[in-house]
Amino acid sequence: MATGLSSGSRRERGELGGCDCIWRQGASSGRSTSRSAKFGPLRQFNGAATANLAVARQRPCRPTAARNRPSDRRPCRRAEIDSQEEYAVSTTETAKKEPQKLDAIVFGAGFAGLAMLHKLQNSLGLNARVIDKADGVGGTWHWNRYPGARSDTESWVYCYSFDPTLYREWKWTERYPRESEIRAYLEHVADRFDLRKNIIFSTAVLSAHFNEKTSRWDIETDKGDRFSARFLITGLGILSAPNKPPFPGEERFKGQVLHTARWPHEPIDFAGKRVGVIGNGSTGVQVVSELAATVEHLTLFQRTPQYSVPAQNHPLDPQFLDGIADSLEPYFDRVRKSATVFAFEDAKVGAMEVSAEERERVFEKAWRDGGGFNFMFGTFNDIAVNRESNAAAADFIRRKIAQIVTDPAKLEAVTPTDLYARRPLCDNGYYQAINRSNVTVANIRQNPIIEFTEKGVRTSAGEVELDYVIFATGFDAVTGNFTRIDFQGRNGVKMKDHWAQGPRAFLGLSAAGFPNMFSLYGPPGPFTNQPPAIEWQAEWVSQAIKYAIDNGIETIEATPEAEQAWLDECKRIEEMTLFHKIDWWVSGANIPGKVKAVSFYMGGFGEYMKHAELCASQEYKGYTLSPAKARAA
Ligand code: NA7
Repeated sequence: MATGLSSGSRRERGELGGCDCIWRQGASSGRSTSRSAKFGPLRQFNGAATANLAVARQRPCRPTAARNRPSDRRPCRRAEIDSQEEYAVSTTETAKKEPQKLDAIVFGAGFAGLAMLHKLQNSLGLNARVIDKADGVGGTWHWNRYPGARSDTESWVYCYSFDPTLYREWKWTERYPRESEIRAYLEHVADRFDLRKNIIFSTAVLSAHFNEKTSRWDIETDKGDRFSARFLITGLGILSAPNKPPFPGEERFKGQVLHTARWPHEPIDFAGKRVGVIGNGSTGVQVVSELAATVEHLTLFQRTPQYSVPAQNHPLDPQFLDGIADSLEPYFDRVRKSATVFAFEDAKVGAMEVSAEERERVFEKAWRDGGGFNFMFGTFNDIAVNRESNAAAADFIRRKIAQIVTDPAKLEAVTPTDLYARRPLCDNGYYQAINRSNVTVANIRQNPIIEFTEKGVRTSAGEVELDYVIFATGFDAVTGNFTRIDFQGRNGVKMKDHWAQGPRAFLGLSAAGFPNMFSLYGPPGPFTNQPPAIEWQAEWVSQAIKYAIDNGIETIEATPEAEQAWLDECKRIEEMTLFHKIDWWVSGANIPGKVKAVSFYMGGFGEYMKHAELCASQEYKGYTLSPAKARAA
C-alpha cells in the first residue's frame, strides 16, 4: 500500500503553456504559476471553515486508536474481498424507499470525501451526504491494516492544510504515519468538523444514474436507500478495489488466506507461524519487513524484484511541526507547486550533467535521507525520463542491495534488472529482512504457483507448507472502484463503456456526458502525494458548484473536446517517461484483460493547478453550462 502516491488540453487552441513532465519540472520551476498564489478559493476555504467551526474546535485532540469506531469483529478466515457479485445485490428484493432529496452526494469517506463534505456542509451550507461501504472513516486506510502498513509520504504533508488550527493541534508522532495514526487523524477531522452526522456508513452504492428529466443523480444503495442529488462527487480512491488473482485449490487450504487490502480488524498473532506472502510491491515490501522477525518462517513468492531505498523513519519533534504551522500557507503553496507534492525540493539537474563523483554523492545522500520519491525525483530531474540517468540510479541501488543481502542466491533473486520506473519504493529494513535465515524467496517467475494444497502452496519447484497466505497483490487500480458501481450518464451511457478504452475525464475531474459529477483524484489526474492535491481539488469543485448555484446553472458538464484534449495531453507527457515502458498497475497491465491506458497527468501538480485555474477563470471553459429549465410544477 504505502499510499503516498499519486493522483487534465487545449494545447491545440494555444490556451495552455507548454508543459513538461514532472521530473523535469525542477529545471524550470520558474514556470510555476503566479496565479496560483492569488487563487482566491483556497483561502476562502480556510476562512469559511473558521467561521463555522468554532465550536468543534473546542474539542480536545485525542489522536489515539481508541477513537476508532467499533469495527466488524467477525473473524475473517478467507480474505473478504469486493467482487462484482457483491456489488450485484439486487434492490428489487428490498422495498423501494422514497428517494431522499439532496444538494450533493459524495461517495467515499477517505481524505477526498471528508474534505468535500466539509466544503459542502460547512462552507457552502448545502444538504449533503457521504456514503461509504466501510463502517468508519478512512477510505483506503479503513481497509489496509496489514502489518507494516503506513504511508511513505512524510506525515506533515500527508494531511490537510486548509485549517491552521487543525494543523497545529494534530501532532504526528513519526516521519511516516502508521495506518492507525492516519485513521485516528481522519476520525479526529470527522469529529472536529461535525461531519459524522452526514456520513452513511456500512452502505455500498449500487448505482448512480443521471436523470435527464430532473437533471439530478438518482442513487441506489445495497440497503435499499435511494437519493436524488443535484451534484455527485466521487472520492472513491484509485487504490481501493483489491486485486486477488485466483489460484486453483484455494478452498482446500486449511490455513488462513488474507488480503492486505481487506485486513481483519482483530490482531493476528503470527509468532511461530509459517507465512507466505504473494507479491512484493510497496505493500509486500512493508509486510515482509514487518513480519520477518516475528514469524517462524516467511516465504516471499516473488515474480518481479523491485528497487527499494531506505525510508529512514524516525520519531517527530512536535516543535518541527509547530515550525511548519507557523508558515502553513506558504509552506503548502510550495509543496503543491512541486512536481509530486512531497516535502522535498524537486531536483534541478540531470544525472548526466554532473560528474560521476557528484552523482554518487547525491545518491548516497538520498539513501541516507530516505524516501522513495525523494530518491527518484529529489536527486536528479531525469531519472524517470533518461535511460542513462535511470541506469545510474538503478546501479546505485543494486550495489546497495548487494551490501545488505549476503546470501548469493537470495541476492540474485531480489536484485532487479528492469528499468527503475515503477512507483518508487522505500522500506524499513526490507533487504535486511530478506537476509534473515527464516526468510525464503521463491522465484515464481521461474517456478510459478500451480495451486493451493491442504497444507500450503505448490509451485513448479515443490510444495511450501504454510499456516497463512497473505495476498499483497495490489489493486484493480485507478478505475476499479468506478467500474464496480453502475454509473450511467446522459442517454444511459455507462461509465464502464465510456471508459472501455481507458479512463477519460477533463482534468481528471469530469467525464463528458456525466453532468454535475466530479471525481476527486479521478483519472486521468495528477500523479502526486494525494491529501494536499485532493483538498485543492475539493476546493476547486466546491467553487464550481457555488458558481453553478449562484448563476442559475442547472448542469455543468465537460465537453467531449475538452475531455479528448486533456487525455491527449496526459498521453503526450506520459509517453515521455520510462514509466510508460513498464507493465504495472498505473497502465492497468496488472489485471489480466484490462485495457492498457493512460491513467495520470504526469506534468506535475503546479502545472495541473494552472490548467484547472485557467478553466475556472474563464467561466469554466471546457465545460458546457446549461441554464435551469423551466419545469412544470
Ligand atoms: P502492486 O504494486 O500492484 O504490487 C502487487 C504485487 O503482487 C507485485 O509484486 C506483483 O508482481 C504481485 N502479483 C500480482 N498478481 C500476481 C499473480 N497473479 N501472481 C503472483 N504475483 C502477483 O500493489 P501494492 O499493493 O504493493 O501497491 C499498490 C499501490 O498501493 C502502491 O503503489 C501504493 O501507492 C499504494 P509483478 O510485479 O506484477 O510481477
